[in-house]
Amino acid sequence: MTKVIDLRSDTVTQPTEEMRDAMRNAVVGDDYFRDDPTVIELETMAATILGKEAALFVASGTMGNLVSIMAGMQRGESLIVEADAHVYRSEAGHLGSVCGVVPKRVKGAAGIMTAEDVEAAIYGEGVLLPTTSMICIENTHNAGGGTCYTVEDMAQMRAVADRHGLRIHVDGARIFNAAIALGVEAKALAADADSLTFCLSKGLACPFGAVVVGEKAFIAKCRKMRQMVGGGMRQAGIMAAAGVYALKNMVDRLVDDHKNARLLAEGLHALGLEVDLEAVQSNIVFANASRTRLGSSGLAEAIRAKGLLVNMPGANGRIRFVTHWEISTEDIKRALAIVADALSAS
Ligand code: TLP
Repeated sequence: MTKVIDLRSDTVTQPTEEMRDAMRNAVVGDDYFRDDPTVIELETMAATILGKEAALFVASGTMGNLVSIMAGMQRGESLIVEADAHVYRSEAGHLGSVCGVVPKRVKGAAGIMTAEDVEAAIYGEGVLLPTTSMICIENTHNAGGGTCYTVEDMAQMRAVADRHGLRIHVDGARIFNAAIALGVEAKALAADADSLTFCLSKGLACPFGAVVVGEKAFIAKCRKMRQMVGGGMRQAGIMAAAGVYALKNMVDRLVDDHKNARLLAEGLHALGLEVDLEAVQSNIVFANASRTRLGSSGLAEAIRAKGLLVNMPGANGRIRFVTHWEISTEDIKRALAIVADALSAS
């Protein structure tokens, strides 16, 4: 049977055999009592890699963002987010329903906000206004096409935050993709943030989990918030073991996913689809087929029937393709042939 090429997301990744072995052999304890050595190993490792005092293992990127916002803000305060930020539009509305904060959206160029626009979005002193207390930066920016905030961008955001006494939280679900794409250490991208969440279950291929990093007292608060939302864990070392393995073995190889995304983007562009090639900086490619005879939904359906799975287009007509460790350069060439075939058959 020919292999299905699954580019719907890097979340579809299966754990590797070595990762499964690490999970099977993990030494575990009860994390509630803080005596699961593998969870402690993962948290210590994550804090060191990101250059922060402490870390907390959580169920998902969504939970990491949620507890970071709950622990870092008061209800009724305002949070600056990019207009298409994941935390704003793809986390089931927890900003309003659970955190009770007021999002202020700032439009970025392919998801990248400028420090000037962020500063202009801070509410003033007036008694009628919510108090702005946090800036949330998504790095890489998913809806922007996997675009990256640089170390310099972060320094400018820090200057704004310091002028106004704000915290910075980074939704770094794909922070290692950003680091690899920019050729910097992940810790350099975290240096100007107060807190950062990164996902283990995306390009790093773990079956589960994310980690929040920050100062010790802040992480202690996040631990309480995690408990409050039902995210306390027990023998979680089984899952943390996958994370430890991934941080050691799955980061450097992300460069291959980026090369494959570039190849795919250029190929789709050459086939006549609209692709913002400049925005293709990591492992995500958006392509718009609205101007083809099939249209974006038609194309996505047609290629699915031929064994190429993609994220279905939303109202903006963009089809999302995400590369990951189970996708080889040969798969990308086959994917392009499938798209070419579908377009020429229409
Ligand atoms: N992104 C997923 C989902 O939207 C389904 C994907 O396929 O890209 N921040 C960012 C930037 C994300 O892309 C995601 C997930 C999350 C947070 C949430 O992580 P999880 O799914 O672990 O809650």
